[in-house]
Amino acid sequence: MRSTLIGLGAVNPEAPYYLGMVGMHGTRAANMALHENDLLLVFGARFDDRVTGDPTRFAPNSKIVHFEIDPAQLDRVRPCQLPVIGDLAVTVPVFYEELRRVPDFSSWRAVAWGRERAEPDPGGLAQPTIRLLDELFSRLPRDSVIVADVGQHQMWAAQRYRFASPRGFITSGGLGAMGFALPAALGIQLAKPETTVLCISGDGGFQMNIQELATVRRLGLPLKMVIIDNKYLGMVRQWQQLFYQRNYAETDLSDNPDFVEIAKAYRIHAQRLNDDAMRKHPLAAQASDHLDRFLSSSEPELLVFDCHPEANVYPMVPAGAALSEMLFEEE
Ligand SMILES: Cc1ncc(C[n+]2csc(CCOP(=O)(O)OP(=O)(O)O)c2C)c(N)n1
Repeated sequence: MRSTLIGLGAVNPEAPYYLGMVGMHGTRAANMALHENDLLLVFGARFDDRVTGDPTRFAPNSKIVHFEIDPAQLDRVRPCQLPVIGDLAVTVPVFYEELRRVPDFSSWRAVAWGRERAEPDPGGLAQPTIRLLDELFSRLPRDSVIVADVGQHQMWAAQRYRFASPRGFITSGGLGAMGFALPAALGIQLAKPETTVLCISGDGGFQMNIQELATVRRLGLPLKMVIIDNKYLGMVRQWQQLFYQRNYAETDLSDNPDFVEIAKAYRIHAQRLNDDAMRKHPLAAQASDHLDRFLSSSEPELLVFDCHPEANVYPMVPAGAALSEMLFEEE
């Protein structure tokens, strides 16, 4: 089992045979299994290019059964051998008995499960940020909603997300509209006042709808906001680094405003956390208290986290490559 970005939460990550997220920043295990399998059951996914990589080399040996409610999605990117049109709530139970009769494939499972599912590499520049996300997620009630904006922080959050909570991970997937997270998160918090809503943005995307801090304050929403501040339009900078000889054109945000001061101007409590705080094992008591207080406050809170400016998201399938051609930190 694997999940797309938008599907996160629909499958319990602790379920047997769950291999993680697929696609451009998916796990090695999920992508390799997709590349090598000979039968693929697709439930309500649309073969987005961030999932398939080069569509002509996507799952090259696989027959596809496509469970889908929207007939327009069928055969759009990759022809399927068997379309099953309808609401999954209806079609899956009908097929369930049939699906249970799939022949024994335990040897294939052993191969698929033998691969790394816990990327990214713990030694990399992104490690403190990943640690922050792990520490925050481990403190959250299981019914929390995590809202991610668009960019590197979105992919790190998706990679570390470990909840079985449908619609528990909300992000702008298809369009990838920066600035989505803050207004979406405040809408969710308004609809679910008792739920912990954690909004994760980059320093670029947060500034696209930063004025919504006024709405957060006006409505007194207990929203928890995190800015992963790498002082770049990080995802674009990553492509510039890896594929355009470090030509960092128009991605430098080193002249960012002081987000803590901005939040204070909106009368929202804010704090900055240095990435050194996330390097210590176990976490220093002070940093741990910070995170506990941040999440348990009944007021809106902003946490600005200093991320290494050149931290990258790995694994990465370069645009136009096949899923098996992932790049890793060491390469
Ligand atoms: C409105 C909009 N403009 C441009 C883009 C293209 N884009 C995708 S990710 C990204 C950089 C995001 O930077 P930041 O918000 O700082 O997040 P980071 O990648 O550093 O985590 C850009 C410019 C987009 N997705 N949406």
